[in-house]
Amino acid sequence: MNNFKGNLRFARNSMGLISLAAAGISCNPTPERPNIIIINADDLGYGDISCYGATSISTPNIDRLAGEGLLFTNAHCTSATSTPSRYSLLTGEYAWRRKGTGIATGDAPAIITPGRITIASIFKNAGYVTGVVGKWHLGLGPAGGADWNGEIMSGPMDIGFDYNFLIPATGDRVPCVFVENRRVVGLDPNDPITVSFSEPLLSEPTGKDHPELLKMHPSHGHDMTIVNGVSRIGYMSGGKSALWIDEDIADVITGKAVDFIKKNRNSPFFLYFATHDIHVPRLPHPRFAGKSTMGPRGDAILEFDWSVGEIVKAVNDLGLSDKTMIIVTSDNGPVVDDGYKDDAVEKLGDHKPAGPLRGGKYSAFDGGTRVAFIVRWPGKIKHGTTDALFSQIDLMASFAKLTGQAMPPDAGPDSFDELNTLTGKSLTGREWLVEHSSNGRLSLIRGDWKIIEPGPGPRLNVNTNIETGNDTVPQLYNLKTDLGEKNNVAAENIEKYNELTDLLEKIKTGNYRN
Ligand code: NG6
Ligand code: CA
Repeated sequence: MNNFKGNLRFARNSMGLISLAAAGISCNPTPERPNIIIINADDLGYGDISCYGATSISTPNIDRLAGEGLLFTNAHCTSATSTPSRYSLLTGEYAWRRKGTGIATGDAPAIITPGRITIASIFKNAGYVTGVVGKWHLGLGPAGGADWNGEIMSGPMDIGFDYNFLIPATGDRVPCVFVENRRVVGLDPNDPITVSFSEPLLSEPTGKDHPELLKMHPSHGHDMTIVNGVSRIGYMSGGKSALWIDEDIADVITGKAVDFIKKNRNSPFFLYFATHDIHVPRLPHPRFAGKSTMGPRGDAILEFDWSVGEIVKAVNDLGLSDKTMIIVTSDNGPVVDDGYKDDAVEKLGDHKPAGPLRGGKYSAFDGGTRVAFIVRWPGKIKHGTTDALFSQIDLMASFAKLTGQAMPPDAGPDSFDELNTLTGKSLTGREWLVEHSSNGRLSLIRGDWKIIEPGPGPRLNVNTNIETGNDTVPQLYNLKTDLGEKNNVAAENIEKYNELTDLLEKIKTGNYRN
């Protein structure tokens, strides 16, 4: 096992040449068609795995992958929460450009509307079989929402995925059922599902009124319908035979992901595998419970590591390792108390979920959006680390390039071809990228510098104990010398601040590429 502990270099070259990549969406004469697997963890922090420096927990499967692949120190999701982050990864468009891309309720209609070109349709167009397994959180169904008791239209199958097996929203939101293709799995038609995010459904007990029925209690929010002894966000009744068991979610979805890989071993495939781990409620399978020193949050990290191991094993056992690019990353940064009393705070010890970064999930600081990112493709990507600036939003254009396609004109406006960065052939990376915090505030990173837009709002989220990055004064940080964003140097470098602010304004108003 290879471990990069203490071996991370966070510095990157000061701004290099303007990338030619943005223009590089023309046809590739010798396209390659490796299988692609993106494993997207939920709320996994930059410091939560041992190959990124964690010492309180060991993640041998992910570390092994990093030891055989390329570990990014400066890779980012676009947004500090799930829905906008996933929206950007799949569409190649910054979520803050579109209304209705905030954290989705469990009954939200499809946010990515049918026919939209996505990373999946890019692969489908290249002859791939495409699948998504795990957390969706991008809405399902037409305006008015999904028909949970019938055919669920306006889902992944309408935006380029051949197959889906979904947690419709999040583990902490109703409906607590799996959806396979267009149907709720295991639904008894005589016990139809009703979902409400406004009015309580009086037939079902809530955590608010019946705390005595709970096996895990909320710390904030999460006091509505009780499913499997855990109260959720939203109200739900019916569908008893279809309800998931939280402790089995990782086994179920990992199994479905492995089945998809096995079934499609002979065709190039694209699999987007989005785990529930390590989001709340953290109820890992009993074989992981108590196995870390950090309570359920740590145990969920071990379970996530197990899932990664199972996927890699399936690929290796089928003899597909040289033909398969595997990516491990996260949808946003870490949170310790995200609404349930699960001992995460009490048992954290010295562990730093965001590693050396400031803030976490929801935050405008880098802890919100700089994430673990590891890519393995034996024989094609050399093992090592890279400090190149990279964004998940670039996967779409980069994969278009890889598969020899031009990006359709209106597709993925913010996705740049960074294939050479992704594969470690170039260490230059993007010239700049935009980060998006949960209150809508934007940050811009360009080279070593980062600004955070000024604006109102609390500096600390008291529920989650996360520094939001909000400030009414301009903020400018030098990430090369101050990765932890401790020293706001805007006042002494007002020209630099203004330069980045101007660029951010340009990016906001158009598809400003480079
Ligand atoms: C918040 C929830 C939090 C989590 C988050 C979405 C409360 C009090 N907090 O509103 O628990 O569900 O939404 O997380 O309800 S995400 O990773 O899917 O973006
Ligand atoms: Ca998340």
